[in-house]
Amino acid sequence: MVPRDGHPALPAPVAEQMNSVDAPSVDEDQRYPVGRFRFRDSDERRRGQWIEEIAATPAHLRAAVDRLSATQLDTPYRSGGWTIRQVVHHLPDSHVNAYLRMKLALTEDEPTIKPYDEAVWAELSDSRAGPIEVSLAFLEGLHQRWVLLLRTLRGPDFDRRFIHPEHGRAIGLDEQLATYAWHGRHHVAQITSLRARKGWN
Ligand code: NI
Repeated sequence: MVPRDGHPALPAPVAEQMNSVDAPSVDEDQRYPVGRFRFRDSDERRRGQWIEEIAATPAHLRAAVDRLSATQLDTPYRSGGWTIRQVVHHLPDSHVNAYLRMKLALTEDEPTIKPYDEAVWAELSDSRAGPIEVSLAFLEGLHQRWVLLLRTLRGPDFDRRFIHPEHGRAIGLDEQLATYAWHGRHHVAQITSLRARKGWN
């Protein structure tokens, strides 16, 4: 959970908060094309939907970047934002952390997890310049493994929690599941909405 580029849990920078006093801005729309994350409630039906969304995310990402040139991949999805290439590499970076946190919560008693600085990760050389196929394949394998586990979990498993030291509270696996279903949709839509604006079809 993380982030500076769209995650739910950390406060927005001051400038952005001031901006958001106004009506929904172009920046807000481009940054949050599917809206910000809000966790309300969960039940078995919704959990099933979130798991299927997570199962479908790698294919949605692959379709979103289909036939883009290197120049297009190196275009920021919004002014001042990450390039499409960085967004693609961010997804497995983020979701591998989520996968590990879920495993820790399932095997330990409310473990405190290790945050990571996603903005700095996105500036590392593999994120800035690496071929996207590596991360598309990484995400596919990771989500296959993640979903294999998720589909076997039962109600009480989703009550297990981990402590996120930056949030100062325990986060349940229900909320985490909903977060990452949203997170995949969120970043895929950043790419598809840029494609639509640019007419890259
Ligand atoms: Ni993100």
